[in-house]
Amino acid sequence: MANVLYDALFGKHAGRDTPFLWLANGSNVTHAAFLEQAAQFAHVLTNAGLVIGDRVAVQVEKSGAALAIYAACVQAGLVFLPLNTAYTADEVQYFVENSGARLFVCDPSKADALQSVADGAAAQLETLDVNGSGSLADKAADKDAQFATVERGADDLAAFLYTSGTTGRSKGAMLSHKNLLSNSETLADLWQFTSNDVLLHALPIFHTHGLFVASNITLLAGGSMIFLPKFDLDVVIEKLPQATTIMGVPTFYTRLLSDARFTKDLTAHMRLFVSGSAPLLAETHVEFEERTGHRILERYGMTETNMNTSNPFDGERRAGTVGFPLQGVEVKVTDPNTGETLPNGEIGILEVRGDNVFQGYWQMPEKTAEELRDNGFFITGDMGVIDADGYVQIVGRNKDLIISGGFNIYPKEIEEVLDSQNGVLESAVVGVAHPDFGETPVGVLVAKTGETPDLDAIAKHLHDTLARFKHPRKLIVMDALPRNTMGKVQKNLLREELKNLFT
Ligand code: MLC
Ligand code: AMP
Repeated sequence: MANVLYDALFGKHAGRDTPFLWLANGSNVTHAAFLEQAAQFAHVLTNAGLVIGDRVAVQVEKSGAALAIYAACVQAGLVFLPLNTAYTADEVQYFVENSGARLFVCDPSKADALQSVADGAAAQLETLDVNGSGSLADKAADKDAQFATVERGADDLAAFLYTSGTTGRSKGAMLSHKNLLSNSETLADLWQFTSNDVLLHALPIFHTHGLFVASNITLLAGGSMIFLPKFDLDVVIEKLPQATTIMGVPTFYTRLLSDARFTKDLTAHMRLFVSGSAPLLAETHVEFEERTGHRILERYGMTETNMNTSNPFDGERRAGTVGFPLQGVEVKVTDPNTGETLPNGEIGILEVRGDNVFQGYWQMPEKTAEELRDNGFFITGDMGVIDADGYVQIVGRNKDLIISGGFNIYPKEIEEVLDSQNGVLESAVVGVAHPDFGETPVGVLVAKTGETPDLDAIAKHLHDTLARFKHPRKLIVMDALPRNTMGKVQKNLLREELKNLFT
């Protein structure tokens, strides 16, 4: 037996002196150098006592070295657990504890604040900064640049990605070697990736999109990536001439379209623009084609399932749809109440089945059973419809979820914080249309009788507890929340009332 994911993505590039990562300053990291660094990290991890299946939690800035930790984990048979760099210490504590991580890598600037998190979870703390320096790199420096790859099969775990829930705490989605590899193979083939591709990579690498879709496909095809720390409009426009393709959330495309430098000439050489993680407005799709002559290829995925559907590479890329089920992925629309399959043309919940679908939530069998049917279909919580030509369209969500600039925000988590504040009787958080982020959370508060909530103090408290992207862009006090006869808060009415807040 070999190591399913390592061999397909990484191992085959051993000794290749070709550029893998192009850095913002124009220098590059070769495939060989990247793999040697990964091997050195793998030695550090195993010397620390980690054994097959142990989790490695990582909250570090994007860099080639950060990506090499992923490769190191795969090579050593460990489970890679990347965390959003925006998470506060409070948030990180839960992930490190819940996952039972044996080792936690953080930015050196946060080490003092996070040492107690690591100690509390009995995890070893190491550091790595955006330039690749830190205790992990120091320990790796004298290690052998070769590591004996640990055998791992198709169903063994490769990564945990945490995803929040409408109720309760975040859940660790367990992804196997097969989940990740099968999806990358399908997409690389469908989107016709080759070793000539240069992917402009401006996404974070702690989520499915930037980590698995972008990086795995590039590795599989043997291409390279222009590896930027974040989406900076000026830098993306400067680097586009060297790229053949880019993957982004819709905010990337609306920001590019808002800039006069983004022209047909600038993009004439590009072969593919991919969008996903949040709905791309049909207007954006149309405006993009008018400006550049390219049709954005929109696809649909989830943390639990990797990618499910994609518009075609060669056929019609239809605006407002997410295309067809991928090869080997079944997609059906079911009745939210009965679970019965609905005919094409009827709106229901999208369910998906295939090698892409995860192994369940870490140590949460009840949550797993609620969403993953015995027959293998995963209940996505997205409302959709399949049209007569087979195109899947997402029309809404059957889950209380806000997607801001491609980051998922669960209102419940914010409402719990708001409800606990002085002077607050109750709260509701809703997603409101936002010109840059697509949607953004707004907090509606109801005061306790005779009290006046201190909105500044509440904003400060949110700042200390929740990641910045989750902060409501506005807090509004209302006399009461609209409720239906069953007493349930009617968030649709709030959304309607507030829909023009940012436009
Ligand atoms: C940053 N901020 C955000 C935010 N990103 N606020 C709300 N939503 C976001 N997504 C905060 C910043 O901290 C900052 O706070 C302020 O908003 C403005 O920041 P900015 O400089 O304008 O933001 P920027 O750094 O440019 O980031 C915006 C972004 C980024 C859209 C480029 O969020 C991004 O790269 N998103 C991609 C997320 C992603 O990869 N999703 C894939 C999930 S996988 P302040 O206080 O400083 O003003 C998945 C499955 C699938 O969904 O199908 O792919
Ligand atoms: P995440 O949990 O971060 O993986 O987010 C997954 C969710 O993002 C899905 O359930 C969808 O609601 C949403 N999503 C992903 N891609 C698209 C898309 N192309 N259009 C609309 N929503 C999308």
